[in-house]
Amino acid sequence: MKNGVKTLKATAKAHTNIALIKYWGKRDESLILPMNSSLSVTLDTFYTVTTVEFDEKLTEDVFFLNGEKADHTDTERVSNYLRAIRKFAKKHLFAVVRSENHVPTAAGFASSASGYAALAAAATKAIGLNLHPQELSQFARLGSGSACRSIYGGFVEWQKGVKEDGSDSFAVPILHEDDFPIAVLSVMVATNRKKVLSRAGMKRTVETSPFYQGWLDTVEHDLSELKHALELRDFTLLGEIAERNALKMHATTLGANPPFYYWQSATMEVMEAVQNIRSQGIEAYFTMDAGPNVKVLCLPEDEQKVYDQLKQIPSVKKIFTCHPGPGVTFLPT
Ligand code: 2P0
Repeated sequence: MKNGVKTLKATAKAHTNIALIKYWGKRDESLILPMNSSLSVTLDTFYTVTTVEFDEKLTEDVFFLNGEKADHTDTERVSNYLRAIRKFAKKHLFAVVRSENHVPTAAGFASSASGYAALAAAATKAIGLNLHPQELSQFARLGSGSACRSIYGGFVEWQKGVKEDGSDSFAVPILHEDDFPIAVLSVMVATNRKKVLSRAGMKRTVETSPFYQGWLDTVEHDLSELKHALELRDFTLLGEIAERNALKMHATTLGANPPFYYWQSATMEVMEAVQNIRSQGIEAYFTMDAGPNVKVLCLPEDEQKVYDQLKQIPSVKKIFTCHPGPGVTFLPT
């Protein structure tokens, strides 16, 4: 209570995640329903903290990103998102949203996963909804697909669901962050080209790439194999499947019209270095998202050796070391 007025305010913290089995393609663009199920690991190093305060005195939503008033496009996306929450809660109130992104853009992680997971948690709590994590995951999905996986820590599956209304499309936890220690080195390479945003890239691939059907025909099998690797805590199997799945996702973009790709020459240098490290008997595997940076998976006992070798590549600008991290949490406001 503040001056006798009930405050509708909450703060949430959510971490980024990296997909080992990629989400690539939507079957419904407005509800953000994926064509395939995916599986990721939530990471400890990068996160977003978001405070949402609904206020009856406001006449529109206001969005501050890292302390500065956000531009029109970002504010509109957040405001559209809040509209869904207002509608569900049946409360016509606007909000001030303050987000602090502890995700260096340079790290090559999209901040939309941690951003929309934190926003979903803070906004639904602030407006008085007391949601089960599964419902929260569905709300996060409406902001950005990969955000639904960041509700949980550790290894997380986003089940694509089959229903048209999206009520069975949400994330489920598979393994707690302490249950399978791995390291993820985020290798940032020099970048100078404007990339095709993932949202536009996956749409173009679904609509035009003849290779997309091959993706759909095999991705669910990759997923079940990866879940088996997690059950066995078999890092070799996990790495092999994740690397294969990433290459397959990227291959679909080459068949699109117009074709596109996210790699740069430095991306391939890192991929080759990882294969070279492997040939020395050190287990390391790569995966890439919709950008040129490479995420290298290895065992924690090898992370320094892998780091030292990758750091020698001239086009590698910076390497961030991450480990499995927690799901969304609420902080005192
Ligand atoms: C993933 N990516 O599984 C895949 C792999 C990029 C490549 O999820 O349109 O920002 O907001 O649902 O979640 C990035 O896409 O896309 C992504 P939207 P999102 O992590």
